Order: sequence, then structure tokens, then C-alpha cells
Amino acid sequence: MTRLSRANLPQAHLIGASAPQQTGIVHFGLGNFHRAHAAVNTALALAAEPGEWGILGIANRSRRVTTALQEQDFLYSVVTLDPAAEEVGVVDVHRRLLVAAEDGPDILAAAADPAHKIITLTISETGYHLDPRTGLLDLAAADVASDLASRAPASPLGQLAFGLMRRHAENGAPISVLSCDNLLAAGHTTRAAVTQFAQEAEASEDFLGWLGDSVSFPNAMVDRIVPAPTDETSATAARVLGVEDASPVPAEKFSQWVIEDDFRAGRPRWEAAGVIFTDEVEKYEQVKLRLLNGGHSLIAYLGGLYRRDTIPASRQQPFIEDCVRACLMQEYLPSIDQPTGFDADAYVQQLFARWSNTVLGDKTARVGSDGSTKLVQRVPIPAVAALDRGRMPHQLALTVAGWICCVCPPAGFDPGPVAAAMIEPKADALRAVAQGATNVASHARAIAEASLPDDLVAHGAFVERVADLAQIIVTGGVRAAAADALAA
Ligand code: CS2
Repeated sequence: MTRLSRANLPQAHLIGASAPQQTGIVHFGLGNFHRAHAAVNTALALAAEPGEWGILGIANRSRRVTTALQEQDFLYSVVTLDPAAEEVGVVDVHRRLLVAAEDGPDILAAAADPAHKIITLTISETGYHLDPRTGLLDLAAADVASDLASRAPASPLGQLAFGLMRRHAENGAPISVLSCDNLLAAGHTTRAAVTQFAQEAEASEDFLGWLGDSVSFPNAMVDRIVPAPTDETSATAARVLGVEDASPVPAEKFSQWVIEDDFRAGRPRWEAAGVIFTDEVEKYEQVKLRLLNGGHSLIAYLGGLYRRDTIPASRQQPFIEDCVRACLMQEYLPSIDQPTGFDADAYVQQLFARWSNTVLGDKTARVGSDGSTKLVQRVPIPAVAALDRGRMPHQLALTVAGWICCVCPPAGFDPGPVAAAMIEPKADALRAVAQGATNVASHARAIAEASLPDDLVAHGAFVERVADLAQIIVTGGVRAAAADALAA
């Protein structure tokens, strides 16, 4: 079958408009989420208002996606998988592609180029290298240490910090850095990480002043469930488009982006794509990070231990649904400062519908991966809030216990194949902290204490509840632990 290219671009399937040659946006993290979210919104915005908003995309490590896209003139399809309808649209907004691990000099030059007005990031929670216990930059993280030592950064965060330093030195043109990751106070958090990185790199006071005045870091909440592509994604794209796409992205229909309108050098007319600009972004972040992402984590760890391969298959287990509902309504919701007009019942109902999407087939292992960095964005603040009110958040403790049993199981416990497929970048470090443990409870305690922020660990009763639930998972199974958490 012919390969997708500009010569055979199926115009009827184009999403929004094609970008111009000029790139106004530099994007770090060319993963599936960016390609189905910010890229789509930018194409739609360009259809409403043309502008120089082509995207220079940077993949983290591998040339797999960049090569596939270059071979098809930067085009790719988004396969929207909704139980009611299937749609395939082609995105045409990327104009140049680089790889962080290999193209450092070009990336620093791109960050400094005054034609670039926005730097967007989807580098995942792990890409910010935040210490889960303090929230500060983890100077011991290998990428951070080596970027600082070499001053030739090969990781996105280092390239962002050094790139801004170069911009300041060369022209000082204002710019905005927009984090599109699932972080608490994403803009503030990114600013703090970049500032700390620059200070560690001995940036001048002059630079730090410029960073404060001329670089904005708008807060933002992003939402669209985007699983990993499968052979079926490619087959669907080929069937609908009549050409072969080597790098399609599957996604649910739902998409939301809420941004603080604080841009120093202009922005695409994203509101034309349905993006919400508001001063209440942090409230939307809380809603999304706790209800969707927090609920997702609990589904993934219970579902993983119950050997359910997909999110819909996990969520359909009545005991899992009961735990998740209790977690959302009794433990997450009371901690949320809700946006004006927010309808919590409708939101939760919609979440369960999104999690039930069997045609999307989102994998349990995808959501369960990277738990060490994801959970700290989701669990601690609501847990501490409940504990401070004198209430034990049993489902939040179960989330942590489930994570430990999936990704760093106690000796002699086999969590099964779904849990084994979860990727945990800190697995070695977790095993090391639990090395001296003599039983399940001390194993779980050691990991919880090393992985959660100090203010939560200070609530010893929470850590004990995590240890206790891990013990029940190991001896009685995940259903027994769920029953215990629900009965408490
Ligand atoms: C998921 C998210 O990976 C996870 O833990 O909760 O990737 C989720 O699918 C997205 O944030 C949806 O917007």
C-alpha cells in the first residue's frame, strides 16, 4: 500500500489546517499524547486564524517516530476510537523534528531563536526529575547530574534550562513555556525546576531576573486518554485513508485543555479549538489529577493484581468499581477546590464512561507505569487533608499498597503478568530501600517511607495502613484487601 505523504494527503481527512513552514512552537516530547492533543488543537486553531505556529518537535531518545514522520512529510493520523463512531483525521503541523539525546546543539539554537515564541512540554512526570519527597529538583538523577557536569545537555529539562540561558545571552526575546504534563500547578512547578536547574548551572543574576520577567510559565490542565498504538490502529488508518501510516495515534474522542492566559509573545487562537482560558486552572488541575488520574491509578493497580489486561476490563469488576467510587467521592473530592459551575456527579459519571471504552482498549500496564512519579502528584495532598481531618483515607492507602505489590513485590509474591508489564523507572532503587525487610509489612513500609513526601510519611498511621493492606494483598489477594478497605 502507498505510504501517506503530502502528494496523496487525503484532504477530506485533514484536521484543521496545515501549519506554515515557520515554526513558532518548539515542543519537547513527541509522544502519542502530544500528537493527539496539543498538535490537534494547534491544527484546529490554525484553521480559525492562520499564524506562524508550525511545530518543531523533539523526541526524547529514539529516531523511530521522527524517521517515520519525516518519511511521510510530517503527516500522521489520529484514530479516534469511540463506541459510537470511529474517525480518522490527519495532522499537518510539524515542520522540523529533532531528537533530544542526539541533537543538543540544534535544540539549544532552536530555544534561543526569537522566531520561537512558545516552548511546550510533554516530557511526562518523570522528565521533570523532581524528588518525590521534597518536590525539588533531584540533583542525583542521572540526566540532571550529567547535563550539569557536561553543560552539553541531552535531556529535555536540561536543554530547556540551557536553551533559555542561551536565548537570554543572544537576544533576550520573551517567550512562554507551557507544560502539558499531569503535574500539580504545572506552570509554577516547571518554573521552579528550570530556575533551580539554572542556579545549579551557575546562571547569572541577570539571567534569573530575565527568567522572572520575560519568560512566562502558564499553568495548564491537559486531558485526553491516549493509549499506545497497536496493529489495529494502523489497520484502521489504512482502511479509512487508503494509504499506509507508519505512525498513527489512537485516542478517545474526549479532549480538554484548560490554560492560564499568560503568554509573553503571542499564541495560537487555541480557544477556536475549544481550549478553555481561565484563571481557575489550578482548580481544573486538581479535578483532573485527582479524580481522573488518581482514580485511574487505583483501577490500574487493583486491575493489574486481578490480572486484567485493560482499563475497561479492570474497571468492570464490581469490587474495583466500588473502591474507585469510594476513593473519588469520599477521599479525592473533599480535597478539591472546585471550579465555578463544576458538576462533580456528572464528571464522575463521565469518567466511568470513559474508563469503560472497550474499543479504545487502554492497557492497565500503561496507566500503572511510572507510578513512583505519578502517585506523588495524585495521592499525598488529599491523603494529608483527610488525615488532618482525622479520617484515614483507606482507598488512597490501597492505591499505594497496590502500586508496591505490582512494581516492587515482596519476596515470594507473584503479582502476575499484567503487573509485570508495568514499567517502574525507580524499581532498582525501591528494591534497594526494601532490602533489609524481613516481612511484607516492613517491605511496604520501607518503600512507602522512601517514596512519599515527608508530610504524609509523618502520618505514621497512613504508612501502617499501607503496610497492612499490602499484607492482605499478599496473603488473601487483592479482593480481600479491597473488601478490607471498603469495610473500614
Ligand atoms: C493516566 C494518564 O498514565 C496515567 O496514569 O492516568 O495518562 C491519562 O490517561 C491522561 O492523563 C488522560 O488525560
